[in-house]
Amino acid sequence: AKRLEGKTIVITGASSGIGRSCAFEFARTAPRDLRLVLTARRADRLREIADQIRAEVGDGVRVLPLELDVSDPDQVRGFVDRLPEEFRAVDVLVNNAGLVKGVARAPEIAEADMNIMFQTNVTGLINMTQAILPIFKARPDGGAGDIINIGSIAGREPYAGGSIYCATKAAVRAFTDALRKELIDTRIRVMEIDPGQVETEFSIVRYYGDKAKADAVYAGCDPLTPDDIAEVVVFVASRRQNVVVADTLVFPSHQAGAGVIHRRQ
Ligand code: NDP
Ligand code: 8X3
Repeated sequence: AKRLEGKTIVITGASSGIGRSCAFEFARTAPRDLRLVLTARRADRLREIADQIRAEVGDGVRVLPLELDVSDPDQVRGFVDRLPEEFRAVDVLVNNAGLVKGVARAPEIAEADMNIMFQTNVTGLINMTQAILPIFKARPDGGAGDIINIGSIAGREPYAGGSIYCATKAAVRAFTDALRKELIDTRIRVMEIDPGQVETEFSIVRYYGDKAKADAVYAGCDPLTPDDIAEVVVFVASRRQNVVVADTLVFPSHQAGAGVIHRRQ
């Protein structure tokens, strides 16, 4: 907790699921002195979450809800300039915003779905990283700060019906690994966390709002909760500066691969 004190954390996709849980977990871990910038498209949700965090942990955590669509390069370019002075010295960027649309197989994949997945999961994540890196690089020793990218088991094991989503997460993995090499002479830590099955709004988004189809994904399973992943995110961010938890795969106990899930009969 002490290692996080005084830090400024930016979380993308903080309005739901893993990003929302990360906001609470950071706040609970360092309640005395922390600045949290919560971003997503749904600003009303961010404001509610900010209020809940303030009510739970008090004034030691300053929370800024900020509407941001990471798939819009202009918004990302203007992001740092929109930060009030006290939130500008960003220490940790959690690149969590991401989504999957549909289970279509080629040649039936909708162009709009393909574009939104790449523009959010890949271009959005890269643009956010490029927007924040100059802040990190301005620090001594070549720079310091943490980039925590949320990948997926899908980036390691592509599956039928997920070709585009899997390709986006493989791209996250390649970008993350290359970036770590590019920043080897700095104190900037580039870390990736790859969850398996986590019950969030992820499947509701995948099935275009069809709750019954989303629920069926988790039927007979015991999926991870978004808090489980948030604990790992906060763990990697709060190690000693010389410790880089570079690459982490997290499953529930009944999962052993993408779609390799044991269901209760
Ligand atoms: P949720 O749907 O619950 O949360 C996704 C978040 O991303 C929301 O806060 C959403 O906010 C935000 N988001 C989506 N598009 C944009 C955008 N263009 N700009 C800004 N924010 C955006 O799903 P999860 O919490 O599960 O997903 C979080 C991450 O975890 C994703 O990268 C996902 O791929 C990854 N993941 C999820 C797994 C799972 O099984 N759930 C497994 C492995 C990885 P808003 O709509 O308000 O913009
Ligand atoms: C989410 C995990 O395997 O459902 O990234 O695509 S999977």
